[in-house]
Amino acid sequence: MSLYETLKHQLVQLSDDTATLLDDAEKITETGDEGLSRWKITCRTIARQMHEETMRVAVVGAIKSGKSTLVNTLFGGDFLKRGAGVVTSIVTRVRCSEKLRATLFLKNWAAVNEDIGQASLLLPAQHRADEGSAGFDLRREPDRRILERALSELAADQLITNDTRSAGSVLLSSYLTGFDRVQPYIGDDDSNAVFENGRFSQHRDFVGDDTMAVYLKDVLLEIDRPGPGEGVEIADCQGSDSPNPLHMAMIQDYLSMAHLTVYAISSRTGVRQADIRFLSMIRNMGIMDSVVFVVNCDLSEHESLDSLHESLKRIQADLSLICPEPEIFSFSSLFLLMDQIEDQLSPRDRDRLSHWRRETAMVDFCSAEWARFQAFLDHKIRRERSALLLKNHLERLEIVSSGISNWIGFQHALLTRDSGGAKALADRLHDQRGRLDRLKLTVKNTLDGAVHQVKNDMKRAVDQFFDAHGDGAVARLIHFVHGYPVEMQRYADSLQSAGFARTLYLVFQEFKQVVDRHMAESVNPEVIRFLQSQERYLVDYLDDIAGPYGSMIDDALARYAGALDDVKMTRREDAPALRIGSEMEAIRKMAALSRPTAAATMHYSAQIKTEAVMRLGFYKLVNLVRQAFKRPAEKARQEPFLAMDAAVKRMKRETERSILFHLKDHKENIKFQYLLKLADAAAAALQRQMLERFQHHGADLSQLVQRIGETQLDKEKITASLEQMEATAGSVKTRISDIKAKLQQLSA
Ligand SMILES: Nc1nc2c(ncn2[C@@H]2O[C@H](COP(=O)(O)OP(=O)(O)OP(=O)(O)O)[C@@H](O)[C@H]2O)c(=O)[nH]1
Ligand SMILES: [Mg+2]
Repeated sequence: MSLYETLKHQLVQLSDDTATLLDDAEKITETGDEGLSRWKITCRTIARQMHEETMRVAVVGAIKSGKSTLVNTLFGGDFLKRGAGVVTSIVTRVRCSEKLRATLFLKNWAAVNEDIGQASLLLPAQHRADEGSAGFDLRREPDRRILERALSELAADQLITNDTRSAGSVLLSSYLTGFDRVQPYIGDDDSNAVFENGRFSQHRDFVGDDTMAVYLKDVLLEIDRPGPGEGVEIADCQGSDSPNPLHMAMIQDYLSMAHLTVYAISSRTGVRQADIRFLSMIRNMGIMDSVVFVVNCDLSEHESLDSLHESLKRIQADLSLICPEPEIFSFSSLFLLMDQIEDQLSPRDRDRLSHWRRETAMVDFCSAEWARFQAFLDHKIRRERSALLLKNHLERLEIVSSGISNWIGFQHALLTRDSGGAKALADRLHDQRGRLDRLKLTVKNTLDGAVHQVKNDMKRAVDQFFDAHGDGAVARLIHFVHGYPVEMQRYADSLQSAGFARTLYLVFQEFKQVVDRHMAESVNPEVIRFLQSQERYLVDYLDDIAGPYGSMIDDALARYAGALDDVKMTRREDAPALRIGSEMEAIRKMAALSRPTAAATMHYSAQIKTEAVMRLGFYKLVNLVRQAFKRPAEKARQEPFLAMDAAVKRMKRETERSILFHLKDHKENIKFQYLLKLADAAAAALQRQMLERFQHHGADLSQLVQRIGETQLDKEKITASLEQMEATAGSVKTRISDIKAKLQQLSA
């Protein structure tokens, strides 16, 4: 077990023990105490959050750059299918666990039909599955027939020529082909298929077959090996350079949550156009700082270590153009993987391995680089966690534990008095409590005011960001749509051979593909960066406001304690500031909020009335042809171009309308369903922290004071229980400082 895991388990145990201690305390008060139950919730939450906390590492890169091989190498076995296709883009998350298990998360029927609706924008208007899509349902035999016919006509018309349209039609035919086999797994609600232990490898039949994999949302593999450690998730983001912009959006969603991104490049191909595009997108998302590169060295490709170094130098130079000081690790994942699983290799691979092993210079280089990469990853993971996760929880637990000690002290002090003394003390405390309550109210009002202000600021920022008339991303997008050039002459042949309607369809396909791509590559990263900046703004604002109150509360509490001169109080000199910065992920989770997805930004096309675009083209044509009879021949030849021009204008208008309509909706969602709710949740979290702090010294003792006057109170029994609690609390404290010391070791 790594030090992190040991500390994590200790911390979880510690919060459980503290919660039990609080149970004992509650038994003493008999009537219950709001503060005690608040602390108990804190302890339980800490234990739960520790269990759920995940550090995410995204592995991305162009097709066949060795992503899956790299992930396999990290887990020391052939778990992920290597060399899958690109029709589907699945993010495969891999984690360590006690059991070997693959969970495939499947789309529900509504999602499948929606997907088909989107892709069938690629079909000529008369075959589209989305028009009146309330109708289309893959589960119905006649609907499948229609789709089948449309696809075969599309093929016959040879309209499937370039990548984009063929990707769309391959997607559609995959859905059709896979239907029978996948049907039993899919339902009206989201469902999943689990392959455990001996059946684990069967999951590959599913993910390795495009006709079934299209039905997948994503995949989680749990591996019974130590791998990179507990609570670390490595995601193989397959399809990063897929021609389908929706795939790009899915990967952006994972990237925006990842703590580290590993970009894989094959030494065989070096840095390619697709890499540059993808990396620019990463840069636009504002997350280049968390990217490192792995160059997967193809040992058969390079004659010697020198020639490998030549390639690496070139790669480094290419990368520096886009990332100023790229952190690069170069090794052969495949070699390292084969080396780890030698006994499972086929004779051919074993040959390959022994051949590679003879290249000692390259092997030594790769091994050293691999060791360097592992050390880097390990360090990154440890630092991230000790700083953010453990430290935070430990601080809160420390507040609770010293609070409990004080609580015990108060109880003791009261029990030693007679009813007159207790009453006098209660009166004194009453005055002090008044002051505490006033401070509590002030902090609350300040927080309320801050939240109000921050919400207004965020509303304004969102409106500005989505303003179609300003100079932001949306305005640029609209400008892009306007300015999209359609070179009519390029379509002259097509107008002749395929006719007007089909040519218009072709123009529309190309146009839509370019707009989608622009959305994915330029708009999405900006939206993601904007959301992150708003989150940061929220955190900084609240932390700045609340921070100083931390010590103010502590001072007030010290005065309160002064009223009980004979009580031993723990006053922390280094009381941590009130803040929520490092807790945002937990806060989001607790409030069941998730960032609006990049995929959702792209859904504008659901609004496009393609039929309207096409029909206009058609009527226009009929009209113009009629008129053409009355015109000179030269002019008549121009007519289809004029009609096309009109149709293109209409197409742009229609697209612009749908983009604006969709983004307006999206904007309101971001505002009201996410950011403003997040502000409330963050403020509530801060409020909770503050109340925990007040409780720290200022427990409500009125109940006990009252009971002291009652003759039947068994003082001796209570004192005995308190003494027992004191001992336990003391050991909790020792354990906390113990963990604290080790934590410093971890983050060093
Ligand atoms: N020689 C050599 N081949 C490698 C290395 N890493 C991967 N390969 C091979 O390259 C091919 C692609 O590797 P994958 O790991 O499937 O690549 P990927 O990036 O996951 O591919 P996609 O998921 O299809 O995008 C496979 O046939 C691997 O065996 C390497 O370090 N050296
Ligand atoms: Mg792969």
